[in-house]
Amino acid sequence: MEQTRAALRLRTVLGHLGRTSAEAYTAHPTTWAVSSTSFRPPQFQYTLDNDILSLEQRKFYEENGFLVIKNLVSDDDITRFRNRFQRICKEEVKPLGMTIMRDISIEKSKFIPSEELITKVQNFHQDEELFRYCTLPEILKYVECFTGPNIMVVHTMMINKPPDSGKKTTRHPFHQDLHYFPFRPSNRIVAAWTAMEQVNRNNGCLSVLPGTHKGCLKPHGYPQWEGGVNIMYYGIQGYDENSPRVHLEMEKGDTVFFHPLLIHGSGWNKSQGYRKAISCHFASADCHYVDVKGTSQESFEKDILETLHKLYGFPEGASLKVRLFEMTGKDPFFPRLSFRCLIILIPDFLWK
Ligand SMILES: O=C(O)CCC(=O)C(=O)O
Repeated sequence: MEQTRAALRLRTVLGHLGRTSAEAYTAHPTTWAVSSTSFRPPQFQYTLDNDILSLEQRKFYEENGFLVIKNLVSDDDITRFRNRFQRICKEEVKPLGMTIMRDISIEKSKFIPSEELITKVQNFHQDEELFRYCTLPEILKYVECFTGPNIMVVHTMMINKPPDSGKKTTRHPFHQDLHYFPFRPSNRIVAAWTAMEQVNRNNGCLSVLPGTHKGCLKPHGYPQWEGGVNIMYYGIQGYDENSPRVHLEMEKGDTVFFHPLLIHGSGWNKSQGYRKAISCHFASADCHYVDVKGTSQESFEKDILETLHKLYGFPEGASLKVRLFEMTGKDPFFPRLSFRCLIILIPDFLWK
């Protein structure tokens, strides 16, 4: 029974990936106006009816906005992800469409391709090996409890938090992931984040503010940190520093699922090791797109445009439109690439 459910779920995801293109674009007024969700019976808004979660687990997620499942991903899989990451860092393989990031404290001149200098790879959807994480039946079976059976992969990351240089730049400020996502309803989006080794306060585990998923999307900006802050590491402006927080100390293979409005971040890495985690955001294929113009999410769009300007010479002053791809296939705008990613932001001057 368990196997059949998992196989069905996997087929659903792979089905999306194999489809020809579909797009969706819906204008929506403001971020603030859409933070609440589609109607569900009052006692369960954030989880869906199925037999995977126990009542206790459902209540916990409803109340707190996150749920840790112990020992979910196997050591073998984690070793494979780790090996692949190392090969990517050494530039032995170069998957298309992936963003590679390093810590702001690392001087450009010191940059040589190695695991020590890469803090994050994002959008690894075109890498068969890392993308396996997003199709693991043990992950998808939980994802379905939040998204329903039509599952899209919307964002992928492998995070390699380095030992801190002393400037505390390895911190990730408290934020809400919804800031990065121009689609709704938020309750049908969920993150899976798997510890690739033991994570604790010493090496910068995730910290969460339980229950904050019940609030709205808050304005984000770059924190004024003395040592600087990494690009795209937005933080919530003016959150209550005294809010109760939970440090998610986890063992290798443990996985936390969390709501995109849950306020979370991670501490600086005081250890000498590299704290690794692999993560994917999933959403229901029924989510619709929202225009971020005039909302607190607009700054994120600006960052992407600046990056496109720097990397590809895109004109200044361009704006982005959202396009949804649910497939592996050729995109007319970037014919070299074969997308598996489902959310593509396209500059307006390329939009037909
Ligand atoms: O893994 C971490 O340290 C934080 C990851 C995170 O919250 C993010 O990238 O949005």
